[in-house]
Amino acid sequence: MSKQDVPGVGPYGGPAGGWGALQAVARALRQQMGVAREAKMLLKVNQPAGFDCPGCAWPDPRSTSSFEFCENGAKAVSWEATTKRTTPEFFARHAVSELWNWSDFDLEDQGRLTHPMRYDAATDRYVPVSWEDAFVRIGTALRALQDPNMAEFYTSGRASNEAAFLYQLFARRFGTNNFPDCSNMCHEATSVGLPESIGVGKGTVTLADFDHCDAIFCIGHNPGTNHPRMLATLRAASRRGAKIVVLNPLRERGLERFMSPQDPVEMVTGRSTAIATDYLQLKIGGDVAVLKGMMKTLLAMDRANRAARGEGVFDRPFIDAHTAGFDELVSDLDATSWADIVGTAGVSREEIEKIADVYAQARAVIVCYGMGITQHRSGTANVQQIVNLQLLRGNLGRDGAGICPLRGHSNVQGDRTVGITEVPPAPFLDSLQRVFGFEPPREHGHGAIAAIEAMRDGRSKALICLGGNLPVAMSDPQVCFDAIRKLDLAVHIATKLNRSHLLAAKETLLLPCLGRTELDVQAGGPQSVTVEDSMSMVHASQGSLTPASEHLRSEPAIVAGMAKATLDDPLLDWDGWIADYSRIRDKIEAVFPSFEGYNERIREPGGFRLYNAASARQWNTASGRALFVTHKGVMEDPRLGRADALVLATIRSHDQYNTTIYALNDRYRGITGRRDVVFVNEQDLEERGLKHGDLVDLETIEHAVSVGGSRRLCGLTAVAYDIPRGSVAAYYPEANGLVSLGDNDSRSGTPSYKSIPVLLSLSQGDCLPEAAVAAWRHDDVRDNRTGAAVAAEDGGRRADRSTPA
Ligand SMILES: Nc1nc2c(c(=O)[nH]1)N[C@H]1C(S)=C(S)[C@@H](COP(=O)(O)OP(=O)(O)OC[C@H]3O[C@@H](n4cnc5c(=O)[nH]c(N)nc54)[C@H](O)[C@@H]3O)O[C@H]1N2
Ligand SMILES: Nc1nc2c(c(=O)[nH]1)N[C@H]1C(S)=C(S)[C@@H](COP(=O)(O)OP(=O)(O)OC[C@H]3O[C@@H](n4cnc5c(=O)[nH]c(N)nc54)[C@H](O)[C@@H]3O)O[C@H]1N2
Ligand SMILES: [Mo]
Repeated sequence: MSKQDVPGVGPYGGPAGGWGALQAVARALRQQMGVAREAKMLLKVNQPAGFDCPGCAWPDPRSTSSFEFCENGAKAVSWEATTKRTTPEFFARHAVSELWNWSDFDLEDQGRLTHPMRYDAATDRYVPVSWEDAFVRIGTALRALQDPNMAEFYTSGRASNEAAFLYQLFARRFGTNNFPDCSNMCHEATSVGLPESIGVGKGTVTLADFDHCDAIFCIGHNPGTNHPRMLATLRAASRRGAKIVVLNPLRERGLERFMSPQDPVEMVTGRSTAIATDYLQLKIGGDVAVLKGMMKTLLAMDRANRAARGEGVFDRPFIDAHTAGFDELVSDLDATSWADIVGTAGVSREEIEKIADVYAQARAVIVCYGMGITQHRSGTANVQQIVNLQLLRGNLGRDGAGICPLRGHSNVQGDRTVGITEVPPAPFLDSLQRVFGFEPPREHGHGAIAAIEAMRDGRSKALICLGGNLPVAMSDPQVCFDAIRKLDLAVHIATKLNRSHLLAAKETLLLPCLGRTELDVQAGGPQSVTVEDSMSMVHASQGSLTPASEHLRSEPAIVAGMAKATLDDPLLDWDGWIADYSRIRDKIEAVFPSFEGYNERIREPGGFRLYNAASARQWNTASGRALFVTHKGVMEDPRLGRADALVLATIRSHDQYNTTIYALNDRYRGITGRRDVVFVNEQDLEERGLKHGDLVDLETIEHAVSVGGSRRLCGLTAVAYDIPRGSVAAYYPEANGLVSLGDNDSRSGTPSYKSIPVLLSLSQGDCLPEAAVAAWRHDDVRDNRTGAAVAAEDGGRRADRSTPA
């Protein structure tokens, strides 16, 4: 098949942003909402008295006077503010087993949940339940557990600080530290790696630092899609001459060129701003090698410069005064060969030396990174190599320099700050005890993987989900599905229907909540909540839309309802807290000293920044110094010894928010109306006797650790793509069936979603396991044909799916 003939696969020539982005916004709004609602809502996004965009965790400029346009923010907002509704009548019409065969897209596309519902096994349907009855059932089931540690309290990172704080209080008063959360699948490598290296588990920069840096390194993140407001920051940096270096196996358009919809000249003249000054398409998993190559180059430069009686390239005063472990790092750099570096990196020594030179020339450097760094077996080590690089030139804790992990969900960082963690530090538990007068559990609880294993093995019998879509987002979805079906209690607090809700436990409840965009009126009047962005800024968020249904309750109110029905502790004033959320904030402040003056400080536009010790060059590490943590060699995945092996990274399309699929397009990668593709280097295809457009299967090399049978994903269409040899990419969550629960970073447990060793071959046909089918099928694939087969037959109609009327 020639390149043009594969349905839904084509080139994309334009920049990121531009008119295409404006059109996409208009389309998202038109599909989901009425015109009046749109205008009111869009003017409130990220405004001082408005609501925090649920799209991503990138911060806003302090004085948000102009509307910051963002295509994917608009999609996230319109997805929540939709006028579509999933009502009791809908549930009466459709049995849960029928809904199971719907696509993830179709489930969420039914719109906002309107009533609390309970699963009725006799009719295999969700039926309405009163809030009071729902809470009684939850309380009864939780109290019936033999041990509080048999309950799992999952959090997805959209929950506000107020909701998350009450949630952890509820669970800890109940008696467990089992807090699996989306962070376990996301930036856990950051939360483990950074504290060991620099004493804080968060990024060290502020937005202002981007105005003062000379170079920005963007490693393994895709801002054009996942944090689009960052493009405005990168554009400004590029325009004032800062160097922007990208390490990414894929040429992501937003990192190459951006046409700002806020710039009339660019929009009218069709000009765009170049973003990356250097773009290294390294192999998947080649980051440690490139970082070591850079450090090795700096070391050579430093030695040469000192031999010539210069001061060297490294920041010696900083290294001497602030760090430990420098000598070990140097020995490792000397011991690591260029042959190993270049082999694993997949880019040349010259390319690495060139960006090392950019690094050395820059007075202040920021390194940004995302899932391309954390979701590997070496995730924690990857993060720590970034720190090592930054420490060498003192690029931490000073103007224009630092580390910037791009967090995922809009409040995932805040949820951690206020206590959503399975490994709570002792001082925090001491504070809880002091403020609330009970002895919180001290033993560590379950993160996401441990929680699934406990449910799988029958050691946990209850799961409460404050948002999210855990079994679909998680590795080994089939294991997760089976695990949840065995429970005594499954509770989902959600805005929209998703596959998690279709896994019936003995008692299953679906509790609809208010979203960020909606007015939250409690006994004490309209309430606002607070969130923390990627740069530790805490600010208020207040919705203004009429709620999707009069039966919705706020997340804090639902948590309080469950807590009251479960616990018997007169000292906990659930009703008082819900009447006025500022009282919840008073309690947060009482537990966490860094929130001093909480209620006053969130009144300032832009909010306030939580103290970050590393930003002030105070190192809360074991040694009191910032630590060079040495990991020997280039850390290539030993499973890649097989010559025919490829490494698969699972990635996000431009039209999805994690497991929420907005539409089946991935505009910047040239994909329209489908997601059943795998991006492969053309030579890798040829070598296997395959070509562009062939129907192929992916099979993992390491076979199932926790489920029987081989892990295959069948019927993908191979797309010849600009990706390094040996690397392939496919969409998340469809490819999650290929990731075993056991395949994760041993330090942090972050699943290795970005480095799955696979074999690629011509498709053998029908072998989709339930887990893959479930997430895979889209409306037009429901008749059991593979997506690719359907696409081949009627590419036109599929392409149209992106713009239904
Ligand atoms: N619109 C939208 N916004 C989102 C989300 C969404 O799904 N949709 N999700 C939110 C969440 S929870 C998160 S965590 C963030 C995720 O945001 P990102 O961190 O951008 O996540 P991904 O798209 O998974 O992957 C990022 C990039 O890593 C690259 N990559 C893959 N493997 C490697 C590697 O080995 N090395 C390097 N250097 N790069 C590699 C991929 O090519 C891709 O460009 O976005 C948040 N924002
Ligand atoms: N293969 C692979 N797997 C991955 C990843 C990957 O890159 N590759 N990325 C991982 C990452 S980074 C993450 S963060 C996880 C995401 O895992 P989760 O956070 O569990 O998943 P989401 O898809 O974000 O959750 C979507 C659901 O959240 C609910 N929701 C939306 N808004 C609200 C709200 O305001 N309140 C409540 N209560 N519910 C709401 C809706 O019902 C929606 O269906 O997935 C991980 N899984
Ligand atoms: Mo994430």
